[in-house]
Amino acid sequence: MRMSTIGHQVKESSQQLLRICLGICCLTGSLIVPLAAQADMEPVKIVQKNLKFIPGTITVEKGTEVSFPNEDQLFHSVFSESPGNTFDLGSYPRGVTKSVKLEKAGAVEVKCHLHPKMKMIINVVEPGKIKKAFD
Ligand SMILES: [Cu+2]
Repeated sequence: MRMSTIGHQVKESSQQLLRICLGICCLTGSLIVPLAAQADMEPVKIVQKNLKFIPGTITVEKGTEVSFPNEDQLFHSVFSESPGNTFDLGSYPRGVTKSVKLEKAGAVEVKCHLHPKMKMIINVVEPGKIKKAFD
């Protein structure tokens, strides 16, 4: 009788330990997901629609690939003259996507040669600076 009581207590405390372990694993899992998602970064999309770049401003980490799908009925061009991140993807029609990798930190002003009012800003920051958004 006494032995079975001790056995019962051991079983109960090991179940409690298991519960604590599962709790820690779940907690760790939830922290790893956003980090893993960031490491395996998909290109960030900036859509050209209704004569606008959408979104108008965005913050990305240095080394991020940014893609510019044209979803408008007309041609658009995509270029930047910002120091460190100059590029010109040329002009292209609806359905075409071109992309660029941003290698230097700083503000990048993206414009369209065909529509001078089309502008947007990409803030390129050092790796690790965006994670604050998850905290
Ligand atoms: Cu345009």
